[in-house]
Amino acid sequence: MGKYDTYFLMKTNDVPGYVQEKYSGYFEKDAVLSCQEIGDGNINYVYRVKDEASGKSMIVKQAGVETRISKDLKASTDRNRIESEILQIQHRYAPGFVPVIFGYDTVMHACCMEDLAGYELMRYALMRHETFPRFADDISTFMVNTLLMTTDIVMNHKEKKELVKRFINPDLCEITEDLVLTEPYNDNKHRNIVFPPNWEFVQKELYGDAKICQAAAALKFRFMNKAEALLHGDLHTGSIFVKKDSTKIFDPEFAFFGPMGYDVGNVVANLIFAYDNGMAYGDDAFASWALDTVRDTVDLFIEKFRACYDRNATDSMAKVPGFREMYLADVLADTAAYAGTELHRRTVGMAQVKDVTSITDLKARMHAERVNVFCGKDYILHERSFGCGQDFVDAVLRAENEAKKTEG
Ligand code: SR1
Ligand code: MG
Repeated sequence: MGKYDTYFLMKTNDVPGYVQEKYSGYFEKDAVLSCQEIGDGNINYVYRVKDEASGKSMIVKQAGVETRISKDLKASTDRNRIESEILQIQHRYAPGFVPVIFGYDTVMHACCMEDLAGYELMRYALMRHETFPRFADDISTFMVNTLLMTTDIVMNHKEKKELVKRFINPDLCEITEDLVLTEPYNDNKHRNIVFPPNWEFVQKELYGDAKICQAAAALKFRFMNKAEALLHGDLHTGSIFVKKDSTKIFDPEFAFFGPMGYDVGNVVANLIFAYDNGMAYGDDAFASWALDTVRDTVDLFIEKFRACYDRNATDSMAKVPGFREMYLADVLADTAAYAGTELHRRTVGMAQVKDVTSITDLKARMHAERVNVFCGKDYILHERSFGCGQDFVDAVLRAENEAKKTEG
């Protein structure tokens, strides 16, 4: 039995030997390989293996049996199989937008892929208030191509059902059902993290608001039962690598067939977290770029969705005049509603975002969180009122005013 023929959680110094054994030929046999753990997520271990002499490198991502964020949150190690297969499917629908997969190892639950050297995690770049002029165009293309093309509007229905079966992802979906679609509204597992100056505010506006709790309950069961499209499932700015002229999406381990607005809504909410940070530090130009990008992402998504629908719809009922717009209205309602749940869960739930938690001025952070809570409520309670990008931006501006009123 070889060292890597039985599963164990690798340490940094195990990984060079692993790639030399499993991917022989990628590096020279006698190459001196360095290895660094570069994972920033809550779940897996991510290593960059590099041969300094040739400059060649690759990424190894291994699943542990426990998530990194908490020993209580277990997730099947099969998630990395799902991730590597999804990346290959996404590569087919949206070439150039995801890293190339070299292979997946079913024993070590490790996936090897192209090293996106020269790219940076979008969340960190946004926290330095860097702007990305291509982002709205790129992410809207990625979402329309990977989402609409995997719906029953386009895909052969039996083929789609096979994929639904293959990508059933109960453990990772359960994490979302708990962390995103339950705990922000009742803290039933007592693991929410509420910023102390907002304690009473959160009690009143979330846990104590029957209307928002009912609406969130409906969104939980919509998420669990609307097997519409093959989602990325965790499309936040920590799942996106950027360069000025290019965008790469990775980390789709939460992928499954769900409501496509879940992905679009996650992008909207995470741009609002960037906006929060810009406002907190008085960088008005950056904050307006973030809101312009919310607007453009939604508007480009709508424009490309319509074009892609007209070009690719195969089902005869999908072509009934007027149905495309009915369908799109549902997608936009889901987008608003799930942008709302993402705004809430990153503000009060256990997995928060550095864009907001890094705001050092207490009043500015309190304000940012209140904007998120009010904006999220507006998105959820009026989900059918968001027909274009500007509608999404106007809700942020309304939330700004509402938050100021609570702050005296
Ligand atoms: C236990 S995982 C916590 C969060 O990190 C992931 O990126 C997902 O967003 C998940 O909800
Ligand atoms: Mg992740």
